[in-house]
Amino acid sequence: MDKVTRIGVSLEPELLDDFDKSIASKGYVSRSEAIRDLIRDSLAENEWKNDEEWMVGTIVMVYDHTMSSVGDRLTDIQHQRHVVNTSVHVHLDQDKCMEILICEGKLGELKDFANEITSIKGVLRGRLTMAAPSTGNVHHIGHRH
Ligand code: NI
Repeated sequence: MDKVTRIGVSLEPELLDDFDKSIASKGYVSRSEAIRDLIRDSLAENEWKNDEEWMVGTIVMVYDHTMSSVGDRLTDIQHQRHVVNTSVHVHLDQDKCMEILICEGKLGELKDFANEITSIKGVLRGRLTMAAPSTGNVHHIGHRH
């Protein structure tokens, strides 16, 4: 490892206890490595503030396909916005579906798209994650509809 600087962090015992349990379940052997990863994630997300920057990212969502019109709304929005390169659909149980959308476009467009998706009635969870800046050359490897 390169030269490192040691820092002290003060935490409430309950918070530290929760943190230790959380990182143990993720397989971390040291708090330092877990905290380094958290800081890297946080800094990476902060880098992506330029809404004009071309990015690739994913939206992971869970929706209830028995709610009327949710499927139609999802399809309409994807056609209108035109930022989805490909998607994967998993039928979770009788009612719920998980869908992963791989998206490419300007950061601002992807945020708007994700907000629109997650505000649909019947979409139970949705989360946009930025993967990396894009050259705009990501190939369309498949597209539903
Ligand atoms: Ni399904």
